[in-house]
Amino acid sequence: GEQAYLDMCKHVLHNGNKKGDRTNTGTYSVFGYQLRFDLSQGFPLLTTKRVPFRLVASELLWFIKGDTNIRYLLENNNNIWNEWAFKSWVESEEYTGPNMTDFGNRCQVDSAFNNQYREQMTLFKDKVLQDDAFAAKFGDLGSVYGKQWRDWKTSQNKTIDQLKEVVDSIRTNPDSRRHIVSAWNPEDVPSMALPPCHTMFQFYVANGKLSCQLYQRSADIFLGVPFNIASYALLTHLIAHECNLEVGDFIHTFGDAHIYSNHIEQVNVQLGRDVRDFPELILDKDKTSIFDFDVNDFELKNYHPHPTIKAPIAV
Ligand code: THF
Repeated sequence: GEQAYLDMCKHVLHNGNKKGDRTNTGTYSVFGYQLRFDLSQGFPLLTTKRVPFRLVASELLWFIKGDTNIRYLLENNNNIWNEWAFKSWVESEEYTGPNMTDFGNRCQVDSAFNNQYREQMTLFKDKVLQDDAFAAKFGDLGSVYGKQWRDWKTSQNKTIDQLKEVVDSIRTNPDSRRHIVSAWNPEDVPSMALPPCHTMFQFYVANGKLSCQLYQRSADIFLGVPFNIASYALLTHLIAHECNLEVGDFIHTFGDAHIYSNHIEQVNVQLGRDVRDFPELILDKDKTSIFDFDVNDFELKNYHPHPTIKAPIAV
């Protein structure tokens, strides 16, 4: 349950290696850790801070659609991938505004710069929403999850729909040990803005229940992991629903699991709160295929979390 997540936070704060990182923020980090959630005991959306389920759901549906352009997210008021697309624009020749080098760090320490950044970001979002050519060029994140899950390019110039194939194999050959989707495409990694953090996942069927295990190579424990847990739990529910299975466990296996040095106060606030019951997820029973769902087909019952805790995202 949720206590296991809080124990992981404590473990990393006490035993983590102090480690620099790509974003120059600094982290406390451990290598190798595992969490397990029994999905039949409630939907694992953390209660010790509010986790915006609406954003988790629209991000997952974006992956499932095979979409890699942030326009869909913006249309759903979801801003969690903006920084990565914005970066490609401000580093391009077409960008003529104020210098945005290292905007992720500078906007936290320089309030005049922060105003400039927010102005440029608003401009960027408007252009992605309104200008098709601009959106195609700068709204697209390239070969990220949606692309690899639905449209993996082979050396024979064909494509593989890994997600559809895994749903079919769960349905027709449940005992298989090959129910795997890989987002890690070694050929694409050098050209990606952000190589996939959720590297691969595997499903397992036993006793009429569907379980899922994720290998996450790199995990932002405070901001990302609560989203990632809920996202894969939701995916497991959707696939179980389509395959007429009950939900089993979600197992979250971590590579480099880290707490950013500018999230430590927030983590301590969260650790001081008492755990509440997980909510219940209700799916629209009229939808059968995982490819037919939209954000309004999910309902959460009895979600009563502690308040939001704000924290800066490392870019
Ligand atoms: N980069 C970093 N540094 N951490 C990550 O978790 C992460 N992701 C995705 C890609 N790169 C990453 C993006 N996922 C939030 C949550 C998940 C994200 C990005 C941002 C976030 O800021 N959540 C806020 C609410 C935001 C809002 O309301 O708009 C929160 O309080 O939870 C790993 O998947």
